[in-house]
This record gives sequence, C-alpha cells and structure tokens, in this order.
Amino acid sequence: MQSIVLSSGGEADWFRKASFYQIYPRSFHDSNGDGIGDLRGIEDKLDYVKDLGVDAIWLCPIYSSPNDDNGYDISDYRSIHPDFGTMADFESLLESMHRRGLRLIMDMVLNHSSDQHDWFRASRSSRGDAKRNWYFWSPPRRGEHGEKEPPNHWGSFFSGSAWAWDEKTEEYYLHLFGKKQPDLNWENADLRDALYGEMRFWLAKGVDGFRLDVINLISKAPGFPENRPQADSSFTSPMPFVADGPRLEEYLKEMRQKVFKPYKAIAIGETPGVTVEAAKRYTAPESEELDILFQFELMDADGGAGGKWDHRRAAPADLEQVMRRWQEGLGRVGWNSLYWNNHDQPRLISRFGDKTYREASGKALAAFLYLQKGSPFIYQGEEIGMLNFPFRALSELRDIECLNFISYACADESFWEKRGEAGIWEAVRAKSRDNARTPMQWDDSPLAGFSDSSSWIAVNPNASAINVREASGRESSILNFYRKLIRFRKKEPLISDGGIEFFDTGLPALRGYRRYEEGGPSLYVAANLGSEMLEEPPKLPWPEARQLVLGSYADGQKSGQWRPWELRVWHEAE
Ligand code: ISL
Ligand code: CA
Repeated sequence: MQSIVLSSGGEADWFRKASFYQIYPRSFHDSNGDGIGDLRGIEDKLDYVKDLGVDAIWLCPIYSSPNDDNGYDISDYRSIHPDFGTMADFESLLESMHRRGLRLIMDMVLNHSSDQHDWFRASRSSRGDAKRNWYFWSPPRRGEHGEKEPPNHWGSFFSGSAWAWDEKTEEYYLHLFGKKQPDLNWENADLRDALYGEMRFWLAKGVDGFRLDVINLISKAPGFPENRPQADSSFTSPMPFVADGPRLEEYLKEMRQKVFKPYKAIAIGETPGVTVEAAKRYTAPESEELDILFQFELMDADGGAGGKWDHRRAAPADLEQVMRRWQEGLGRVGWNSLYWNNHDQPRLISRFGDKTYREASGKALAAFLYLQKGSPFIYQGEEIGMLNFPFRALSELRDIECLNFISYACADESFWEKRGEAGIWEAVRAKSRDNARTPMQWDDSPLAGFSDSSSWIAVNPNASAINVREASGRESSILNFYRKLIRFRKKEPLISDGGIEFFDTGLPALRGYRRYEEGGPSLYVAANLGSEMLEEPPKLPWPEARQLVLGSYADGQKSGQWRPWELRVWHEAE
C-alpha cells in the first residue's frame, strides 16, 4: 500500500527538509453546508495544499469531543467527531494525502482528557474506583474559618483556579486548562499504556506521526508544591511545578520505544516554557525522545509584565534576540520548529508586521524565519496574508480562553480600573485565539468559499480582497512568494543543514544573518523589519559579489535604500 511506502520508506529525518501545513479543520472548508469545516472539505482542497510545496499536514484534533476547547478536550480517542465526518472519510483523506506524497500528523492530547471521557466518569464515580488514580485528586485545605479551599493556589491557564470541586466524592481534581479538561496522571502505568494503545490505533491506520499537545506538562512535581501568592491571594502560575517535570524524559523515552519507533513515526512536542538546554536534550537524536518541538519565546515577545493580554509591540531586536538564542543554542544537536502562527495565536501581519505593507511585511517575516534552521509550520491562511478580525461584540467570540479572560478581567477591579472596557477589547482584538480561527478565505463570495450556507464563526470582512483566488492569479502575491520560499528551502541544503551567523548592520530595523558551510559560498538573508525607509549603512555585512535569489518586492532592489519591509536573499557568488 502506498501509505506504508511513504511512512517507513523515507529517511528517518525527512522532517529536517520538510515544511508543514497546519489545518484547523473546523475553519478550513465545509463540504456539507452545516457551517463547520470537515474532512471531506479538506480532501477537496488537497491539490491546493500540495501545490504550496509542503510535505506534511498537521491536523488539529478531529476526535469525539464536547468541544469545550474545540477538540482539545477529547472524550474518545478512537472516534471521529460527527461534525468532521466518519471514519471512512478519515481513511479516504489519509489515502488521498499519501497518494499525493503528503504525510499526516495527527494532534494528540495526552496531558488531559475531557471530563466526559469514560475514564474520567469512572474516576469521579467514587474514591475507590480503579481509575481514581488516572487523574489527580486531592482533599481540600481548610481556610482560616474552616472553609474548604483548593489544595494550592495554582491558576488555570484559562483563568481562575486550576482545581475544581467534585460534590459527589468531596475532593478537588486538577485541571491546568478548562474545568472540563481534567489532567491525566502519568504516574499511573496503566494510564500510560492505555494512552499508547490509543496512539497505536491511528498509527496502524498509517498516520505518520503526532503533534503532542503540551507534552512537557505531563510530569507534575509530587505533592502539588505550594506557590504562595502575595497577600491579595490571586492565583499563581503552576509552571515551575508542572513544566519539564522530574519524570518527563522517562515518559518521553518510554513513549518513543512503545509507540513511535515501531511505526517509524515522528514525535513533535508542544513544550511551553521549555528552556534551550532542555529542548536540546529532548530533540537530540540519541535521546530518542522528540524529533521536533514548539517553543513559545517568539509568541511571548509581545506580552508585557502582565502576560499574554498585557500587549505591547515587539521590536525587531526582540524578535531577533529570541531567534538567535535558539538557533545558536540548539546548534547542530537539537531541532526546532519555525512558526509565526497557529490556531492559538493572532495573525502574523497584524501582530508583528504592518497591514499597510501587508504583503511586503508578510513576505519579509516569513522568509526571515523560515530560512533559519528548523522545520517551518505554516498555518492555514498565513500564506495569503490573513489578518486579525475586528472583534467588537461578545457574540462574535467563541474561544474559552478569551471568554474566560473577559469575565475575569471584568470582575477584577484593578484590571478594570487600569484598562477599562476599551482596554479589554483592545487586548481581545490583539490576542484572542479566535483571530486565527475565522474561516479560511478561498474566494470573494459571501462566506469566502468556506461554506455555501453558514459559518460557526464569522468570516473576516476583508475576505472580499484577501483570498486564495485573488492571490493565485497574481504573480507578486504573498501566496506565490510562499510557494517559492518553500521550494527554495527544500532544494538549498544550507538552509536545513548549514551553520547560522547573525550579523549587525548598525540599524535597529535592518536585521540579517548568513547560512554557511565551511569553505563554501554562503546564503545571506537581510530584511528591513520596519515600516520606515532606511538608508543603507556604509559598512555592509554582506559581500559585494552576490546574486539576488528572493525578495519581498517584485521590482528588484533600489540601490542604497531599504523600503519598508524589504527583504533580500542572496547567494554569495562563487
Ligand atoms: O493559547 C495559549 C496562549 O494563550 C497557550 O497558553 C495554549 O493554551 C498553550 O499553548 C497550549 O495549547 C494547546 O493546549 C491547549 C489548547 O487549548 C490549545 O489549543 C493547544 O494548542 C489545551 O489543550
Ligand atoms: Ca461541514
């Protein structure tokens, strides 16, 4: 069968030269007019994806789920949510992908399940249940006046306490994310084996690997150590006690041997808060843990002291500093993903670019990152330069994280006083995950070609101008730039294998680096990561004898000046 040839016949490190395309199925393409994107809708668009030049698709969760967190709350790991279609639709999609030489990476959520999963139903049924210990349960602490309080002050990533009270068995359970996403207890070997079984079910069907949701949170510090907040008793971050915990690498190695290795599948870990040193260990080939990981430092670059919702503009130097640390830190040992966007992040151009220079800034940012070492992950719509949505009303929002943020912000007097209603909306427009989740813009029809009837979340009003049909037909479009960039990356070994050296141009907005192998000609990448025109500095870090191979402006370069968001890529002449 074709799929077997593809998943095991390639080289073990195929992913190093590969680019990935991420699909959020709910918002990609609706084939049956119920307003929700689905598997057949994806299958219809595979030629488009293939034509981008990518090698693999990461598909966000499609399993049964009450959708409290849009599929990241799985209630049955072996079934397809009816919104997305049937198992036959899934098999057909996989077959069609493999026929086109596209690999499939499934999303796997192993840190928590839905509270509607049979395992949690059993676990909460009584303190003596055999699965009680598959989740984290803890008796209450007693407050000053004997009142019941959660075991500690850990806050959930989705606001409020990370502990929820269970009336029936009179204990708290841990949920680092939503209340309906109880954390699974990896200390329990039966639970681990059960999860491995769920993964093998999909590997046996021929899927090529998994993207492992928040996988570095699965080993918690024993005893739920207290992280005592200030006297105002607000919640504090559980991160120091749950990220990169004591048994994490033991679990990763076990999963590698029992799940990934027998199928030659790849393991891509989402690892918030990971340090460069830990990332290097997890992805070093001899560790046999992860192949690729997602770290968050670029995504944190525009968060202020108050975190994600405390939004500030990131300067080019902030972005470059993060890139540099990771590129140099992982060196030739570790392996990283390169991403600007995903289903949890606002749109790239609205965030780090400039919509006045939509196409130039989109191209410059893309090439600046994706010509570094690592595997690019391109999120649906990024390749046509989609923008954030102009949210103005609660009814336009869908995401649990954002809605929880709004209700906590409204109830928090100091936040309310500081930011006010306008400030809350500004934060929502800048940072809500719903920005990434509005439908893919295929054409200029009323629902942008996403669906012919309705949509579960509004289509961006700019779809009449920004869409695949328009971009496909125009040579200078951002879409055609992505197509070139992805192909260029694949045929130029310096990009996947070469060393990297960042250089100083003397101008804060003009950044650059070279990719090299000792003794050979280098590849130079430089960009004006700002919206001002720049006069070229007198001393240039790139050689005179060079050849332009890619640029963010179609009309070549103007000598002595760098236009807003002008990017240039050169080969050093031999
Ligand atoms: O979205 C975030 C920032 O606001 C992150 O903190 C995010 O919650 C974190 O990256 C983990 O994300 C993953 O797990 C979540 C899920 O909601 C996200 O969609 C998923 O990508 C819980 O499963
Ligand atoms: Ca549908």
